Amino acid sequence: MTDLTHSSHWGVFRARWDDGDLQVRPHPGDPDPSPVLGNIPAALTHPARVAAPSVRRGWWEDGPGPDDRRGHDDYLEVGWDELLDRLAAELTRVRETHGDAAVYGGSYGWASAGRFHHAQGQLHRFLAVTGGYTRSVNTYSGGAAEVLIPHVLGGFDAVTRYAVSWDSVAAHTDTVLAFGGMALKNSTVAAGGVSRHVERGAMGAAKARGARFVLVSPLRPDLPDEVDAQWLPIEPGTDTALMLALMHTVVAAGGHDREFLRTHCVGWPELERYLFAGPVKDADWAAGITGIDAATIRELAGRIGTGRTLVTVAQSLQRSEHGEQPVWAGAALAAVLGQVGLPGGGFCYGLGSLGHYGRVRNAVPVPTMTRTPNPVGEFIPVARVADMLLHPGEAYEYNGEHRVYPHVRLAYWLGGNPFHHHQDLNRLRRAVARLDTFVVHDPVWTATARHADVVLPSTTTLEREDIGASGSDPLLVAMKPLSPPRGQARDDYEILSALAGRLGHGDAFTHGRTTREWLEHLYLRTQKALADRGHPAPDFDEFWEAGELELPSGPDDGGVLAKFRADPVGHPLATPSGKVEVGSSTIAGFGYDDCPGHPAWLEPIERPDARHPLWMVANQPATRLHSQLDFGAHSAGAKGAGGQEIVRVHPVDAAARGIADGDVVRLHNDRGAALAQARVTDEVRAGVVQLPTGAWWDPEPDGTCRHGNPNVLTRDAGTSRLSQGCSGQLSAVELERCPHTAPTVRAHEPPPLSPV
Ligand code: PGD
Repeated sequence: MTDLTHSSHWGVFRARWDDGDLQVRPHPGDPDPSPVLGNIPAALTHPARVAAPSVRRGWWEDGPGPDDRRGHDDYLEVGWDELLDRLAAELTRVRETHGDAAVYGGSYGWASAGRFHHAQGQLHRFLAVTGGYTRSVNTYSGGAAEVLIPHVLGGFDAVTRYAVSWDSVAAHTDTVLAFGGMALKNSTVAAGGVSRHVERGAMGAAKARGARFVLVSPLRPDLPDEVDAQWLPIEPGTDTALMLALMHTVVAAGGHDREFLRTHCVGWPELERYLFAGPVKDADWAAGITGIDAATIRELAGRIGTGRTLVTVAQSLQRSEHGEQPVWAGAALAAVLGQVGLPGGGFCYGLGSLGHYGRVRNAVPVPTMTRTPNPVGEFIPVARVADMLLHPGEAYEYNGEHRVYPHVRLAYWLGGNPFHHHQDLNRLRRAVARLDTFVVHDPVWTATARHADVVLPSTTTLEREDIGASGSDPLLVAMKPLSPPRGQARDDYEILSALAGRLGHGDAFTHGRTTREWLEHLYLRTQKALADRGHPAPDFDEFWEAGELELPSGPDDGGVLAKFRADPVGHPLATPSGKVEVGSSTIAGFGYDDCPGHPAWLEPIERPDARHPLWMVANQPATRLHSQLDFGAHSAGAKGAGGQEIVRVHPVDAAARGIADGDVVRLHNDRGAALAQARVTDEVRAGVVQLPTGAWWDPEPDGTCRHGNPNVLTRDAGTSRLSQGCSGQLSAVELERCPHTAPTVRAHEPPPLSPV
């Protein structure tokens, strides 16, 4: 029995077969491995695996076209060749009849670790070489911040991922003011893989040195117990008001860094005027909005003005209506304190939200595929996909542009699960019904696969060879197959190669390379960079044999923000002014009332009312990555006795509704309903319920989710006209004990299948 090293987005691991069971153990170098590794063994054998190429009966028998039966139909298992022939013909029909932009390859999703078999990347290359496609821009994770930050702070990765390191927090920070917290369940995950989870250790070291942590969140577990944080259980969605009041209080006491604001920032006069104009944004004003009392706000303002203060803003805060504002206000608060660019101080968006933030870059590039140019220029902001399908030809605003939605007829999706990740899933179902053809490759029968016309079974990483790597993780992993492909599953690369061949673009897609030849080709770049810098540079066979390779790290020097602080003229930020834009004339010029020219408190449209008096926080799950391996042992084991997802409810709200711990409850609003099992706990603020994302949508005929997917309840609207990001984090709901016997959860069963 040999241990093989493998990688996942939630950790590098060692695996071996033991009497027919796949044993998965964390990599020995990982100081704080993720329990989510426990989901992995089920990936190979679970009945949710797609066993054979499958096609929706309605599409196969009646041909392509808009169809309300998507999501209700049964499937036929078809031979690979027959189905690929039909799919190639359909791609050709759509392109010839409606143009290349009628093919949507947004195909958003996390897919799996492994640089070569990255599902979206393979699809985008395939669609690019076969004519082009409408793409998507930005992510569901950070859509609002990704558009805002280049306007106000500069290059996104440089000022977020690589500016404030965990080591600098451990060594220098006196006060960590964490808006939305830094929950370890989030930083356990890093796109591309992570070999060492350092966050708990770094926060613990800071605490042991005497640092104080302040958690601003409606959920207490958003910082680990070890840091013994002061918990400010804020009303959801109101962090911007608290940040403005902190700025106001600091400035009113004369504690702001006037010199830094003058030499390193633009827009301060406008922002200062706003803080002091009626209604004055003082602590009393913010207390009425945030539910944090004014004395606490004033005390906090005094504390952050002394010593080294780090303001962090979690990704989740910007995943809601006006999500740009807490990011911008957090940066402005750090600028008012004059701390931007100091070691362990200033502002960091996303620190603790993902495992690849707060690390230093590797000193050498990792093996990656290069992008193939897309001949079609058309795009949409990623979270506007249902709007695009429902409203082709309609105008919308995005980042200062007046744009029009294209008319997409065929959507092709790999490595993502929009019927998990999108908002208002019943609306998404109506949108997907408009397509002529919906193609999905996935290893498993997700809700998305169950709405597709063509479902092609792809392998998981466990069944193929690849290289695991991330630009800020020092371990390069030779991911060796742990099993032959399940059923008729094939690698996405193999499927797309076969399709490209049918479309006459086989060589352009494959370059004549097998998978192994691609891996050897991709590895060369890293090997050469190692040799050029005088590091040991094993050849591919040596690397493959060894199973892993430690890469050198770059310097931990505070990156662009430290350089900018030291010399704002010589090292300007990549913003229009070269400075921190606490006010932006560019954004002001767009004229958006939902994103004005400086950070501002804007009342949300979605908020609790008499009919839906509770805030539902739909955040990232602790037991899986998004919806991946939801059927795995760790995820399934944490659900309720009936298999429903757990919803956390405050004792006061539970008592008011006669709900006891363990009851199955029904969450509902005008968009839909979901069943979940109640956990009554004071870890959530009163008036707030927390239902994580990722339980596969399991709809009753009326769309009610039997399983507890919160996205049946969330609002499908952009964060603002600036960035049009996903705003699924917060929704107003009501809660009741389930009025009937809870139906059996069937989310992980395949749909009705028959041979053709
Ligand atoms: P995953 O569950 O990771 O979710 O949404 P995303 O779509 O990324 O989906 C990945 C899919 O890829 C799975 O179905 C998996 O089986 C499949 N897959 C894995 N490997 C392969 C492969 O090699 N080939 C193929 N073909 N398929 C593969 C995540 C998205 O959800 C994100 S990033 C965020 S941050 C959002 N968060 C929220 C939120 O906070 N609140 C709400 N309400 N909604 C959200 N949605 C977003």
